[in-house]
Amino acid sequence: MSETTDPYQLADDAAARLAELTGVERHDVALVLGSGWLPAVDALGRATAEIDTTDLPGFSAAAVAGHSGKIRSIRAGEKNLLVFLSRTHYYEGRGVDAVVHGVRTASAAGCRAVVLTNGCGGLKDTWSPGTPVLISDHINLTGRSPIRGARFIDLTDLYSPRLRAMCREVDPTLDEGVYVQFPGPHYETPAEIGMVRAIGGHLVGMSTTLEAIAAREAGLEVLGISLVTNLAAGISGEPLDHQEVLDAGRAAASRMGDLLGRIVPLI
Ligand code: 8IG
Repeated sequence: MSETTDPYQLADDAAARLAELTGVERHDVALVLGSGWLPAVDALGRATAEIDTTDLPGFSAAAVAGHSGKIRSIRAGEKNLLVFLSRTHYYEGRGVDAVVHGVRTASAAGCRAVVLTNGCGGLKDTWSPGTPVLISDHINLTGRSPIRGARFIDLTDLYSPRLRAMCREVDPTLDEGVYVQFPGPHYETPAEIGMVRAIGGHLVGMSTTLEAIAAREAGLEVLGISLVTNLAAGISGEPLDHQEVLDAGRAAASRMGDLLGRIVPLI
């Protein structure tokens, strides 16, 4: 396979290799698992293949403890799910193309929808650690776009109202919120969380918005679900801790697994 600097061509190459390695010609729905979501994956169905992301063109090794650099192909009913057990984050410094390569590969592999999950901080004190929240919209504070060239992509209704409504039918207790992506990898200061509140944000994290934009460009329907793993800085008075994030995910795993397991077949 020839080296390419065109990210769309690289995604086509990755999708072709993915089909070879998994033996699955086309995938239907992609999921990207964020911090805390990994324990939920087994509820999705039977794995037909699991590969290392580094076996595909354009992916690099996972950089964060608790993130697994694997891609699983899962047969769920009539659908083939493409599950990224980890993602490349903007703060890794590999560039915006690397951040959205998974979403572009999913599109090239045939996917029509992507479920973007993440672990994040929450601004509402009723969201205890382990609470899933649907993303209704986002504010991208990275100052970057994954789009190349003068393509003016409409982001109205980026987070599919249809899929959100389906989720709330499955689980009427699900709340919604505006997700704000900071570049990271440091967490926010309490003053920055004050700013988030002022600009209309409810969830803070270090992922998702660039991937959602790339997904929209590719024509994918987007469902975003955050797992609130900690209260945002300055809200509880306690310092933020990465271990807390992993623990909250583990504790919420059965609820997340149940949620994904019921939603994904409906997409
Ligand atoms: I998990 O409080 C997780 N990721 N920016 N702030 C930001 N990212 C996060 C947080 C948080 N918790």
